[in-house]
Amino acid sequence: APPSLQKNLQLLSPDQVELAKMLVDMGQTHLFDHWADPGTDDEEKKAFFSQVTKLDHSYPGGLVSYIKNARELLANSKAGKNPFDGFTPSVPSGEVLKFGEDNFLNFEVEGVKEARRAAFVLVAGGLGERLGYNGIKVALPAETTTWTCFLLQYIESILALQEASNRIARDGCQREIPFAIMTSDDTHTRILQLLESKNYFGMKQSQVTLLKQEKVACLDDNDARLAQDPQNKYRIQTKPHGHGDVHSLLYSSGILDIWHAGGIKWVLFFQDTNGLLFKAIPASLGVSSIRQFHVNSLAVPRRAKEAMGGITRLTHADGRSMVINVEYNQLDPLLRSSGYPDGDANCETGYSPFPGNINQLILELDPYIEELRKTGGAIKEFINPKYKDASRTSFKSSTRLECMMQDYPKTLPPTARVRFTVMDKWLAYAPVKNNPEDAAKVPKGNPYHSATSGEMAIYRANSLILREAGVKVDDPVIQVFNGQEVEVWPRIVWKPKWGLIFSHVKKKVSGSCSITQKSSMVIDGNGIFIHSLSLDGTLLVKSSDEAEVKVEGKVQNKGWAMEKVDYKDTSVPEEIRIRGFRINKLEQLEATHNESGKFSLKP
Ligand code: UGB
Repeated sequence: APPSLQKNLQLLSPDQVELAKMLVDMGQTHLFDHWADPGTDDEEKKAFFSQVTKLDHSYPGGLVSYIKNARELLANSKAGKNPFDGFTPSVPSGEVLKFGEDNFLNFEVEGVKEARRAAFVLVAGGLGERLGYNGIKVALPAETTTWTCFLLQYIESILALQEASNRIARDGCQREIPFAIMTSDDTHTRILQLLESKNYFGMKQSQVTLLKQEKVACLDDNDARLAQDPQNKYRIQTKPHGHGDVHSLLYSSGILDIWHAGGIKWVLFFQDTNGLLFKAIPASLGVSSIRQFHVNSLAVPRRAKEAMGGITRLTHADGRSMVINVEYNQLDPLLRSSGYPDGDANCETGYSPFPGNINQLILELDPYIEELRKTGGAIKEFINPKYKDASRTSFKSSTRLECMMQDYPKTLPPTARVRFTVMDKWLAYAPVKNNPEDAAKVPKGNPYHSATSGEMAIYRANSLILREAGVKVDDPVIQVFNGQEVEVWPRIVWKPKWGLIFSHVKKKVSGSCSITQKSSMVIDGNGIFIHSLSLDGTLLVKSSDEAEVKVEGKVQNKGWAMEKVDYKDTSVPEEIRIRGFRINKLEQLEATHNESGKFSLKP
């Protein structure tokens, strides 16, 4: 041990001495080089060991494994070793669904039936640097007609699934769907505060579990020397390890066994800002159940170069084969080096032949637990050092290991049923990831993935669903907000319990209905029926679960107008600025029925 550590040994507890030994054995003596003599900074030294203990506990196999894994990955990276060496990519086959078709409807019904045996997991540890929003992303309104934030929308969707699933179950048992949220130091407190301030958005607090992911140690060089925190010489610098942490957290928390004992069969993972996602959940869960998929990844048609991973079959020279996400930055070089000279390019359909991963995974719990018992939830990691020069010996800034939740299948045996389900993009995927400036730079034809496009996608999907149900919905107009050209459809929003699946929507819409482009409509209540409605303006209908409200006739008023806002105008709240418009509520027809009974709304 270095003399600076020797001198301080008297301060350390036996556990701390063990940790210090481990660090020395693992070539980390530099961490003690600058330690002051006993009597100075002693509290900081204690805090150093608290941090080391935490880093050691939160990684499967502890810091020793972390450093060993890092050395191996750093050596591979230095040698320029291709992680796909020996593998040939090809386009995999999976279930391809079209909204409204018979098999889609059947899968939806099956999905609702299975939902009461599902648990949901939201990965919400990311800060969303690309979005540049100051708050937590799940608190952002998915749309500003009702100002429903993502977290509320997710919880209402899970509760609607729970209710519908319990309603059709034969055992009469009212089951509760568990909901776990992975947080991080960046998001934990604010997510907890949001839930508490809103009474868990109507979910029972006992249904919700927060699991906080820890950061991992940064590395300074190819020997995996742990980096000193630039702010404090008695700390190791740390950075996020990625959403792959969700598996080890679920495993080490013991929650999977609790779910198993409670009769859960499916675990559904999803990301923080996709306002369409739950429209795709019932059918894809139905696919998992009917097709008996151990792993089912949700996918959508992908444009070449789009910032979403491609689902690929990788076949090794030795016969191994797997269906796995290849991250967007790796797909192009992989294809170029394996007989696709154009790399990541669109085919004649105008899309990449590789379906786009939207990182919504449905895992069957039994084989999942079995696998995690073997791996402890450790996921194949990667490292992405930014080298100073071609010698690949030093880094521009410290690096760390990372992992992704969709890499879970990489350790599975070839017998595992790893498949995917492709959905219509307009139905399933519209994340909010990019800030206005970056979104405006997206090449024409590629999605913006901004707050603007995310909101417009919700109106578009609801309009298209109503069209499919027989409503005459006007075509959209094209408008430019924050430099992004988007389709503006009528602003139609409903609560998940009203139109959870397409057959529910169809039952609630009848006669000859029409909605003009300038219209807005908000439906909040399970028992609201729309009959021969002609809407040209804004209509807001709300009812309690016990009420049945029939809305018919002609509604005409000035409605709600969309007014442009410049994102640079800091006098406007950030939530509005990042979409480039605000809704001016000029005139509306509003009806609320909180009492039980049958009502008719005939303007
Ligand atoms: N997240 C965490 O919870 N913890 C972390 O440490 C990091 C993230 P991004 P990205 O759907 O379009 C993913 O940053 O890089 C959460 C897939 O890898 O949005 O765009 C975070 O809060 C990619 O294959 O991910 O890439 C958020 O909820 C593709 O499918 C989620 O993880 C892409 O998403 C994703 O974080 C996509």
